[in-house]
Formats: sequence, structure tokens, C-alpha cells
Amino acid sequence: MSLNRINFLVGLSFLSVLLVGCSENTVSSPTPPPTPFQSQRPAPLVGGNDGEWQLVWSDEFDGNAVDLEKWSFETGQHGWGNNEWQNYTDGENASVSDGTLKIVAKKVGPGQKAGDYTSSRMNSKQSFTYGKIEISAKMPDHKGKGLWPAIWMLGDSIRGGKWPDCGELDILEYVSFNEDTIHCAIHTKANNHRDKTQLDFHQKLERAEEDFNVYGLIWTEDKLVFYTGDPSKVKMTFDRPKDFNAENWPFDKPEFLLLNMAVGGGWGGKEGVEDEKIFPATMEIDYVRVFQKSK
Ligand SMILES: [Ca+2]
Repeated sequence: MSLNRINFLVGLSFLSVLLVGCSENTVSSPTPPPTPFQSQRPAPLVGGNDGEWQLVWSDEFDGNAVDLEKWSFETGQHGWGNNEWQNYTDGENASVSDGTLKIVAKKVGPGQKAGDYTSSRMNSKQSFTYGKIEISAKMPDHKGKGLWPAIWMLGDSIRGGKWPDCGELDILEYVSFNEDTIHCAIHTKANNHRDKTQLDFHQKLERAEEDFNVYGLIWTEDKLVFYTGDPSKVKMTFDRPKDFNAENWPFDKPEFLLLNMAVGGGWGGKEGVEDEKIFPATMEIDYVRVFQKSK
């Protein structure tokens, strides 16, 4: 995962460790058999409420521009902690039309080095503590290797520069060298890829690049449940440790949402960047919805 301004991660081979697998007994991965996911954009959820959960924040991307009341762009090409190659621009690589957000990565130089690509990284201006977060998204058409889109959350304390202490929740990561596969992960001071103790999971999702799929997280005081499609299709569960503390459970504080697409980088570029084939590349997002428990 790309991490803002975290120099100590530069050079780390994130890729290889992320796929190593879950540390035993803290994460269970009740993987159901492959499920036929919806092939079209899900119908809008009217009001977004189902009794238990109430919609508290959302973006349906129904306008004609990114809503800067809700989102800010992070810019720059310093590698983002993972030796990534893209320059994140100030909104030039994100647009809203026909009900969806498009984050578009482009090649703008000769290629094969930092700065020869542009893309977008958007942060929600609002942060949340606990809730059900659902994002309907479609990964870029599969044309080759080198893309690394993600939908994730970081604790607000990252702004003081502390990773992984801030806590990171990766609701979705996708690397285009690994077609039809989606990933989720948790990073804390006690469990992170730097120490090869991160908690992660991946599964096949045959039409991740063709269809909109819902990527969800239910985050409560004592549990994290990652799912795809609907909450019955659990990918990974992490229970708050019995001896919980700030190192193994930083998830009692506000986190903000991030949407981005990296090019190359420790994990995304692990098998190269096929820049003659993959651009322009678009991650499309139908909506982002945050629900919290009804009082
Ligand atoms: Ca929409």
C-alpha cells in the first residue's frame, strides 16, 4: 500500500511479503466457494438505511466533477513510500461523469521511470470511527502488468507521520500482474508488512476488471470484517485481541478514506510495468457509502 511520506519504507520489497499470508490464529479466512457476483452496477440503495445501519456519509458521483467538499487530492511523485512511479496530480487524473468517478493513470513521458506517469490519489475530508463502509468499484481493464489501484483507510494520526502506528485498513488492493484477484489487509504497529507480520487475504474474483463489485468493511469496537458483494461473503475477519492496546488495535480512532491508482512500486511493479499496453488505465467507482449503527 502506498503510504504518504513514509521514507523508511522506501526500498522495502512490499510485494513479496504481502502475499505471504495471514499470521495464524489472529485472522480467519472463511472463504466461501466462488460466488457469482453481480455483473452490473448495483441498484442505488434508496436512503441507504436498513434499520441496523444508517447512511452517514456518501458520494454517489452523480455530478460532473469531483466534489471538493468531500475529497482532497494528494499530489507529488516522491514514490509514496513504495518507489512508485506515478506523479499524483491535483485533480487532472480524476473525473466524474455518468454516475461514476474515474481515476485515470496515464503515461506522459518516455516511460520506465518515476515521473513518466500521472494518476490520482484522493482522500476523504471526513474521518470515521466504526461503521460499515461499502465501495462499488471496477478495476482497470486487464491489459498488462504494472497497475496498483487501492481503496483503503488510514488513521488520522498518519498526519503526524506515524505509520504503521496509525492503523491501515486496506479494503481493496489489486495488482494488475495478478489478474482476477483481489486483496485486503490490515496494518498496525504489531502487524505490518515491514515486519512481515501483516494480516492479509486474497481471493479470485473472475470479473474484477469487467464488473462493478461491492468491496465492504464492517468495523465495530471489537471486530473488522472484510467482504465482497454483501456482508455474508466474508473474506477476512480480525477480532480485537484480548490484550488489545494501541499497537495491536489502533482501530478505536478516526480513519479517512483513500482512493488511488499507483503505477509500478514495490508491489504493483513487482513484475514490471508494461507501459506500451496498459495506458490509459481507469479505475471506476460507482459510489462510496459509510453507514453507522442507528442510535
Ligand atoms: Ca454512482
